Order: sequence, then structure tokens, then C-alpha cells
Amino acid sequence: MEDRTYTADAEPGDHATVAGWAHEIRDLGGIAFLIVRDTTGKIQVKFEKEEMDDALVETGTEVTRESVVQVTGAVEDEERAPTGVEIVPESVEVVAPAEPELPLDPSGKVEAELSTRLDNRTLDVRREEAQAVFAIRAEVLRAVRDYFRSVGCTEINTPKIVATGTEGGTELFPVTYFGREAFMNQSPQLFKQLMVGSGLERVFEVGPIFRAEEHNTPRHLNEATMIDFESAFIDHHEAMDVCEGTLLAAYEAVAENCRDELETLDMVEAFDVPDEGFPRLTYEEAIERINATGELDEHLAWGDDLPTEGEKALGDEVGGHYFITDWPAEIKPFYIQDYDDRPEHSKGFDLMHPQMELVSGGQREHRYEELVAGFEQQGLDPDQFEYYTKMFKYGMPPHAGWAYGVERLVMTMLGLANIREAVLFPRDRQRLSP
Ligand code: ATP
Ligand code: AMO
Repeated sequence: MEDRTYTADAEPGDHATVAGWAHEIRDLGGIAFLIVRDTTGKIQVKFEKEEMDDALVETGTEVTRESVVQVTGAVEDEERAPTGVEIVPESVEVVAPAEPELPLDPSGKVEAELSTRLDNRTLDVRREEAQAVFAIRAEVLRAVRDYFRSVGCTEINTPKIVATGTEGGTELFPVTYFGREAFMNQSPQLFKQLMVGSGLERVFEVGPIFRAEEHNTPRHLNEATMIDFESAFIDHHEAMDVCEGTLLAAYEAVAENCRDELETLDMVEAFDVPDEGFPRLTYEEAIERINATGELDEHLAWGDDLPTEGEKALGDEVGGHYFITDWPAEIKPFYIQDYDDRPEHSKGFDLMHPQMELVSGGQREHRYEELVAGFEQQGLDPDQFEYYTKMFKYGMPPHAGWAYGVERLVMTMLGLANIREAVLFPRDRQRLSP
């Protein structure tokens, strides 16, 4: 609409046309108000019944809530109006009517179940709180891209229909690909590694990943968005530096550019940009400290994966983000490099938020013979991965990288109780539409 003014830009003295949703109608007898809401905010439209055309008053005051309306009139100062200005209308048009019964209340006054909200996501994201979450998610991705640019990365896009898994064989969604077996990608892992061996050297990708995990938890999705980073000529310690830098860049951008959204979410006080220099605990230190908390029924032994309660107990103790390094080689994937002088220890790391894991990463095995041997140790057939391994014969530099789950980053940043709050159209075991 060429001549449309956003509600936030309407200034006293303007003759303006605003368009948006009928948020609320207050009829006080001789005077009535229609509140029009658009993406920038709300504005009051005043109907003085005695002084205005009956048809105009009727259209403006009998419109159903959440109908799309367009109002043209004079913008005036009005102290008593919620935003200090109001429109005295000359015309009101109902552009798209809404049925009187709504599946949920977009003003947020009446709370709806999460499943009702997700079934009606369009109406749900008319709520200010939901809009704020997705505005912040967008700001996180913007900041992350800027940060990657500042450290010399090229953005890439890799295939989502693939021939092999990377993160363990059981969690793949199969697809039929012209009669051949194929899968939805679990991670861009192998492709991003192939690109550090190319002329690009240092790459990142923001894209979807698919995991047929049977989990039904508040922090797992079957389709998630990952931020993947991979760079030639760095080791796992330098990869952790970039990993921390990415998180700080995202938090700083939100603190600086999303004040209104944080206010809407009542997060202004609670939102802290973490301090630099996240602690780096070895896996061994981590299990010792978890055992010392006494929170687990059984003591963890070397080689055990960390159970959720263990992660939480340690998270409570550390009280902020921290890395766990030097994981047992046998619980990290084939592409992670082990220490030559203690091969049972890997150069894999995780970045933890006190509540959950946010990132996995590590130094990669770039030596062809060792890589192929690693497949065999994990019971995988190296022939199936030939498209990947063969490029390690033609000059593959040492490299390292990691991946964040975007939804977990946003969820932990905003203290959301369920990861589904951080994705527009979540895919979980029950939900395939919308
Ligand atoms: P007016 O300023 O139009 O003469 P009023 O004092 O005669 O207002 P009513 O017309 O009966 O009162 O309005 C009812 C209520 O609406 C009052 O509580 C009044 O303060 C409030 N009100 C009137 N105009 C506005 C406005 N433009 N914005 C917000 N509230 C208003
Ligand atoms: P990993 O499997 O640990 O590592 O995944 C990286 C991060 O992605 C997020 N994530 C998920 N989020 C929601 N639902 C899921 N089902 C889900 N699965 C993963 C988590 C997790 O920490 N290739 C390696 C990364 C690397 O080494 O570069 C990988 O995929 O936040």
C-alpha cells in the first residue's frame, strides 16, 4: 500500500491511512474507540457518535476483533489516548473480516494451551510476546552472520537430501530418491569439512537439520536449525574462542537492539550478556564435579555420557556457560580427532548452558589413514563415505568447527520453558502440520 503509515510513525498534524487488525473496541456510549494494531504498535481511532456519520461509526465500532481494517483520518494529539495520539476517522474499511469466535485471544488476556497456539500459529504470533521472541531470533541470526563476516567466513548452503548419516545411524529420516535409498540430513558436518579443504577455508551455514529422535522433551525437535562453523588451520581451542565470540555477539546485539522486545517479555532485568572467558572443564573434571554434588544415584565412571540430571547439577554449580573438553573418544563421532599420545581422549568439546547442551564441536581428523581407521573402529563402512574420505587424499588442512542449535540458543537466552516456543512451526513426533 503506497500511502500507508505505520501506527508508530503517525504524527499529530498528519492526514494518514493506517492498516492493521482491530485489536479492541471500547464503546462508552457517546464515544467509542477502535484500537488498530500493526507490526509497529497500536493507535486509537475515536468515534464521537453524535458528530460522525452513522455508517462510519457503525463500521468502526461493530467490526469483529482481529478483522483487518484500514482507517484514514486526521492524526491528533490526545493525552488520554494510550500512545498520546489518536485518529479522527474520515473513512473506515473492513478489508478482511474475522469470525466472531477466535480459536485463541491474540491480546494475550486469555491464555491458551501451547498445542492450541501451535495449531493457530498465525493468530498466536499476533501476540506481542510471541512476536518479540521471533524478532529476537531474527536479531540473533543477523548478529551471528555479521560476526562470521568479521572473522572471515563465507556463508554456504549444503544439501539436505543426502546419502549417509553423520551423527550415529539410528536417527535418520529415510526418503526415496528416484528409487535409491537417501536420507534427510542430520548435520552439514561432512559437507562443511569438504569446504575447508576447498578454496573457501572458513565457512558457516545456517540451515535445517532432521533427526528421527524418539525424544518427546521440552528441548528436542525433529527438525531444528543449526548454525555450523568450520575453519581450516585452527585447533579445537581456537574453535572454542570463535564459539564463545558468536554467543557473545548474539547476546550483545539483543541487549542493544531488542530493548522493546525484552521489555515485552519482562526480561530487561534478567537479561545479562555473559562475561567473557567461559570456563573450560575437561570431561574428567566434569564427571568428578558431578559425582561430588551427590545429585546422582550412581557415580559416573569414565566413558559414561553425561545424564541430563548430571548436566543440570554441574550447570547449577558453574552458574553460567562453560565448555566440556577432552571427551572419551568412543562417545564422539568418527570425524573427531583423538590425542596422539592418549588416543582414548578426543579433541571434541561441548558448550553447555547451565540447563542444557548448546553446541558440539571439535578438532577434526584430517589425516586420511587415521580417518578411515576411525570408521572401522566405530563399525561404519568407509566405502559408503568414499565421497567424503577421498578428498582427504588431496590436501586436507588441519581444521576444527562446531554447531549451535538455534532454538536452544534462543530458548536459553530468553528462559523459554519449551523449545517449541522458539520455532514457528515445530516438528515433533506428534506434529506435522501446520
Ligand atoms: P470529551 O473529551 O470527548 O469531551 P468526556 O469527558 O465528555 O470526553 P465521554 O465523552 O463520556 O467524556 O468519554 C467517556 C470516557 O472516555 C471518559 O472517561 C473520558 O475521559 C474518556 N475519553 C474521552 N475522550 C478520550 C480520548 N480521546 N482518549 C481516551 N479516553 C477518552
Ligand atoms: P550435535 O549433534 O551435538 O553436533 O548438534 C549440535 C547442536 O544442535 C542442537 N541440536 C538439537 N536441537 C534441537 N533438537 C534436536 N533434536 C537437536 N539435535 C541437535 C543442539 C546441539 O548441541 N556435527 C556436529 C557438530 C560439529 O561437530 O560441528 C553435530 O551435529 O544445540
